[in-house]
Amino acid sequence: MPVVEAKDLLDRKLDVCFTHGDVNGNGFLEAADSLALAARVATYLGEPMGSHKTQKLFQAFENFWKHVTIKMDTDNDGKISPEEWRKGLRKAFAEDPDGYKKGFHPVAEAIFSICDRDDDGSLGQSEFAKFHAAFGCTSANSQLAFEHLDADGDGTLTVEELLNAWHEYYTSNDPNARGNWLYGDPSDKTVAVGKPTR
Ligand SMILES: [Ca+2]
Ligand SMILES: [Ca+2]
Ligand SMILES: [Ca+2]
Repeated sequence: MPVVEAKDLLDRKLDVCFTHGDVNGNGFLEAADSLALAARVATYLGEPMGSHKTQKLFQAFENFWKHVTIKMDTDNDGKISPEEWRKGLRKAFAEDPDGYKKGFHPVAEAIFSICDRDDDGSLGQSEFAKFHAAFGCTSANSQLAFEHLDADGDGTLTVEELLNAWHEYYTSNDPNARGNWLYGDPSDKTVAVGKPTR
């Protein structure tokens, strides 16, 4: 079992995703980061910018951003610090199941749909790897993630397997949750973690 240190597991996972989101690396999340991440996903997956799937993805990221900033941006400066992110994302999702449904579920669905290149309702490993590449994950971690999330071991991820993983990743502190592996080994020190809070 991965040993998780002082900071709790959910905080650590939220920090990892802060780093994914901070596309310009300035230590804050802003609306522009969220849209840049959506654009990276579409580009890595080879989905044209004007397509229906890409539009849905942008809409979902925009909706996500609106939803989370209301809860997070406590000093109202239009950007999210790592500390605002940690506290706010817990409030927005882990402590508010309905908030998760409204704020994150559409993002998860839009990402799944854009990753599913052949529209067969499931993701092969190469489809999933492109999503991970867009988020800056190593291919070793991408492979680990795939192996752990493929609950029935049939070599593909169904929308259900992936939506469960997302939900666990963003809301659960359970060290045995399969979804902890969404971006690779949750105890891997080389997995980018958020910049320290001051
Ligand atoms: Ca702020
Ligand atoms: Ca597919
Ligand atoms: Ca499967």
